[in-house]
Amino acid sequence: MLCGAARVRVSNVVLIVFEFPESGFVVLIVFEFQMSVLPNIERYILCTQGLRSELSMANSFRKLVSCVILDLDGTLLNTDCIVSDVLRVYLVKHGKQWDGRRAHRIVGKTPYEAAAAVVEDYELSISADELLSETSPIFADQWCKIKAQPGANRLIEYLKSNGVPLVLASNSPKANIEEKISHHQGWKESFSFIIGGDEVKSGKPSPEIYIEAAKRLKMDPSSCLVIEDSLPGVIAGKEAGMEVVAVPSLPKQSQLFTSADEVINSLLDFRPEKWGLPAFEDWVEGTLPIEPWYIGGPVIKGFGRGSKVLGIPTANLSTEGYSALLSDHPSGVYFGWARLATQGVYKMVMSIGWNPYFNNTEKTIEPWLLHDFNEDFYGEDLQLVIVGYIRPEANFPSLETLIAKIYEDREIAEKALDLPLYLKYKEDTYLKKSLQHSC
Ligand code: ADP
Ligand code: RBF
Ligand code: MG
Repeated sequence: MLCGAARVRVSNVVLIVFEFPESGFVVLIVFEFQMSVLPNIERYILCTQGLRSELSMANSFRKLVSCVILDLDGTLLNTDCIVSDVLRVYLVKHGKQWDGRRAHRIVGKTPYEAAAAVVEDYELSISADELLSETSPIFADQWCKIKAQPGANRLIEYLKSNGVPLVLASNSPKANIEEKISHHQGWKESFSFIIGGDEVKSGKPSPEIYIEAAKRLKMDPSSCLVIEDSLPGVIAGKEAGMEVVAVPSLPKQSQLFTSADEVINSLLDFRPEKWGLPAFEDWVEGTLPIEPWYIGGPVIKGFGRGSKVLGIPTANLSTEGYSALLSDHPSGVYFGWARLATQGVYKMVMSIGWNPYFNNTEKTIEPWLLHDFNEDFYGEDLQLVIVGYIRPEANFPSLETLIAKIYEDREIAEKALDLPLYLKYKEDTYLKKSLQHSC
């Protein structure tokens, strides 16, 4: 029985795995090929998470790829924040109010098309060209402030260090792309080349930009993996005949991306091994170390369901004043250390996001302190240092399965926090001082 085929490394080694469950034998056949002469079977992979788990979880074929094409705005850069900030101010001057729910009308479009959408949506009495010429200099002043999306630097460094050809293909004009990425060290040199929207006749959703990228890479489109945050970009990639991973930049949009081969929550969730590329090596015992971040304030009332519905109390913090910090961090399950002003420092595991099982409308922080307390501590100051990531938030078929998963998260966090890598943050200076409150 043929169980799976996996190309290991970007080089030309192919593993064909035959498993004979009756006898318990596993036969591995290793081939070395020239990429150009790989027959079809070598170009597919059964999800690889290490060979063993690959075989057990293997129920979906994925294509093997040899190169990665990245979108810029929304995918590598958190451009949406800047765009909404600029338009909010600009629209007020025209007597209009920015509506965040319409952001999807702009995302992934060429500058002209985005401007035309704004003119139409807000019934402005100017042309798209006029809007563009008025806003372009304002945007240009902001490029230096655009932050990299979480996981963007890690992804670029990893692809580069593993010799995976990497291309940047964006609907923005090339000059704008160059300016935007100049603020991010090491990015420009990591790309084999960059293609701007002004170098093709039609921007995304036309597949032209991706077809051109494959041509310049001298790769078949089916060997290219596109990573995109927007619907026009996903459509373009699929139309070009490429594999596409969608990483929606706007919240609660994943159901729109049905044409993508995979939808992930953030770049932290990208698993290159699923596409035949080498796996990231920075996961430690089911956790991904992150640059620590800090949040604190008095414990407030939450949805009133943590203890009651799940039997898992979560000490909620007000998100007021933390909206920028929260939008910087993808929703998901994280862990770290928690300090209660009068009681001490405890291990903590938490979710950030919209709790898909309950479909909240607000992004909340739900820290579960891994300690049995005799009493509630509403109003008490809680300080958190968040040091690692576990998984994206998910929906579950039942409350029992959600609860079981949260207990699994707890176990992962409890163990991980004993590792020196995470344990050291228990002594973080942030947890040594009380919060300063302005009166
Ligand atoms: P709410 O919806 O108001 O947050 P929960 O049912 O989630 O209510 O319970 C959270 C409250 O329970 C916290 O605000 C805190 O006062 C208390 N609590 C007791 N033990 C814990 C714990 N181990 N972790 C978090 N909160 C706890
Ligand atoms: N809610 C979800 O809908 N999906 C999740 O994947 C999820 N993961 C969680 C993981 C942890 C460690 C914790 C503490 C909570 C998680 N929750 C999740 C949130 C849970 O639904 C929340 O605590 C309740 O909604 C309480 O308001
Ligand atoms: Mg709670």
